[in-house]
Amino acid sequence: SGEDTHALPGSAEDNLIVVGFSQVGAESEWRVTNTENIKSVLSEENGYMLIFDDARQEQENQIRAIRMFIQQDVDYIVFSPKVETGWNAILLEAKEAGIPVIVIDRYIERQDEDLYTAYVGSDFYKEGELAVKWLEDFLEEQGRANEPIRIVHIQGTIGSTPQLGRTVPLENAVKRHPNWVIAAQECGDFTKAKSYEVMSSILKRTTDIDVVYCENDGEALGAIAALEEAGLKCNPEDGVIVISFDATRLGLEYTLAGKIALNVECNPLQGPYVDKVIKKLERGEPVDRINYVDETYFDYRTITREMIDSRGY
Ligand code: GYE
Repeated sequence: SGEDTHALPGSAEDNLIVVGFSQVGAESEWRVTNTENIKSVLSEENGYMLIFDDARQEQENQIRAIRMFIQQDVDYIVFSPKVETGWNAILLEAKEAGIPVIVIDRYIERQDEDLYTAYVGSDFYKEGELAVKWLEDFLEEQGRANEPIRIVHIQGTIGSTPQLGRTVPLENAVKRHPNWVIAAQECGDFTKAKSYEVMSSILKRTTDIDVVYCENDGEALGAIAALEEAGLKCNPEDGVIVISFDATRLGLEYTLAGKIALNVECNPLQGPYVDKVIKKLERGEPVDRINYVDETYFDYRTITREMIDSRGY
């Protein structure tokens, strides 16, 4: 009829699935890869219109972004909660508006579980348990099972699921092993800079350190820089045993060099899983509530150049 010069009903644009995605920030390599992956999978050519918001590490910004997505009446809300608590009110608003919420990466506290449709991410407790078990086995193999083991623990963002999942198994192990002691425990905020800073100040108090347990690769890199500056060797056999999580490309280079003894993978490629969940919901099919991504780990003794080069990120 020529009356409407705007988007025609039934045009490709109208059929796009509108997704609002609230990301925590850009604190680590892991996070940057995660953002890129979600953006590339939830693309227009794949049938989506993505509204992206970076909360810059502020929960308030995430709540504001989610409220904006509700006002814009998006089809789905995807978000990575900075910490586990404080989401009840905003998720109720989304529920009342009838907008399905897909939680990715980190979890929210159990009492709010019926306020989201599906979760896609990692089993962080399993990651922590794997790391602790590896350390037990390694010390045993080295004949150090009964020697005093002094551990520096650099934690991630306090109250976030990866921090909790990677911290609790270590603290439990320290309770089980009378010869293990936490020599220092500080928050490194999942960043290289903060970890370098806290590790440097710990080293002014003590250099009697057997293990540095970092909760991501950025923290491991910062801690290693501080340790080496203080003249300590990061070498699992006759120096400090550094443990890390994420298995980013750079983290794996450090693992190949033996500076990181164990690197537990945390897979940031969550886009394809989110896409699968949304497409199922679009077809009216049931979805699994909890969707864990595939993960592995890298030991400095068995990692190879080929393993690093053949990875998808
Ligand atoms: O391990 C860390 C990031 O939530 C799994 O956050 C994520 C963690 C990841 O900053 O590098």
